[in-house]
Amino acid sequence: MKKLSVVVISVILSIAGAALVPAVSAQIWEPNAKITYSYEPLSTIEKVTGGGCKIPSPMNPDEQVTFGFVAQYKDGETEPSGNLQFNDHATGMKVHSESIDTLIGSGNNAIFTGTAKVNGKSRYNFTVYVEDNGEPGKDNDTFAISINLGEGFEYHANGTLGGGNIQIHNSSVETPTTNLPIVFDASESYDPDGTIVAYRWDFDGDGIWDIEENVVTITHSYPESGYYTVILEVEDDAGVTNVTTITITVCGCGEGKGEGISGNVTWNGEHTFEGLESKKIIGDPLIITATAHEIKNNVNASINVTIELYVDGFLLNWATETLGPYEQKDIPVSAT
Ligand SMILES: [Ca+2]
Ligand SMILES: [Ca+2]
Ligand SMILES: [Ca+2]
Repeated sequence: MKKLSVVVISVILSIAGAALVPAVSAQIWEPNAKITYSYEPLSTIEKVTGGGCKIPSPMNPDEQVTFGFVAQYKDGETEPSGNLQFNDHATGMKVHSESIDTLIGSGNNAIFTGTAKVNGKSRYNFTVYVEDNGEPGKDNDTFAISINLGEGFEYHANGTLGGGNIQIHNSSVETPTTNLPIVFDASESYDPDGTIVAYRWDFDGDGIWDIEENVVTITHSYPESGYYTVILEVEDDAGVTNVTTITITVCGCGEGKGEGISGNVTWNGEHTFEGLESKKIIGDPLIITATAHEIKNNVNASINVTIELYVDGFLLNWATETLGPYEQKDIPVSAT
């Protein structure tokens, strides 16, 4: 009898031993955190040059306007320089720049402003808007100029070049730059024996999670230049965590050079028109005002926004406004 009872005990033990096996194979593997990142390099305008003719004068379409200009950021300069000459052959008006004050651009567009002598008299403000639509410039590139002649009179001329060329030179900065959207991606993180259930991001290495939601890819931008430690912690379904860090260098090298703004602005509002409702006698000047509502700056820096007013595909006028950090504005633009 005593011997039998030993056998029973040994059976029980072996069952208990079998029950221990899964506990050994349930060794928990920690997940592996990995960060990759990507961005569209900032394209900055370096220089715009142009010379052209055979654009009809707004004073007399049988006569033409002619122009030549250079506006550029010289090496290491954050202020633009250059010169502009413009003649309206209908009236003999001669414009010689005295200063180039701003130069911004994006892709094939550039806008520069400055002051000029008009027929020898100083300090008239002008704005030039050009598009470089390829080579040759003839029948492709466009030129528009607006000169404030005082006493409420604004001179406008614009059109497609009948001769000549406009060339815009851009360069791109091959490191992340201030306010540039950077996409951080944790999708190469994995867990060998389970799934990742949480991602935590710290974009500035201060030990405080900036994002604790379960997001695998996230866009972040840095308003200031510097070195930043980016920390990613992943947690698996067993509650085990793993951390990785990368260092990012953010360059302020695009500042002051009129970077492309499209990614930094949203426009959720609508545009409204005034002045098109009433019928006018032919020859009577018609004033159109269009307002773009709720244009919002999405970055922590001041940026310039340009609103263009086209009627039947013809650029009548434009308005450039500065939006402060995260500011939202309605921007009107009028044309006669
Ligand atoms: Ca695991
Ligand atoms: Ca061109
Ligand atoms: Ca943080």
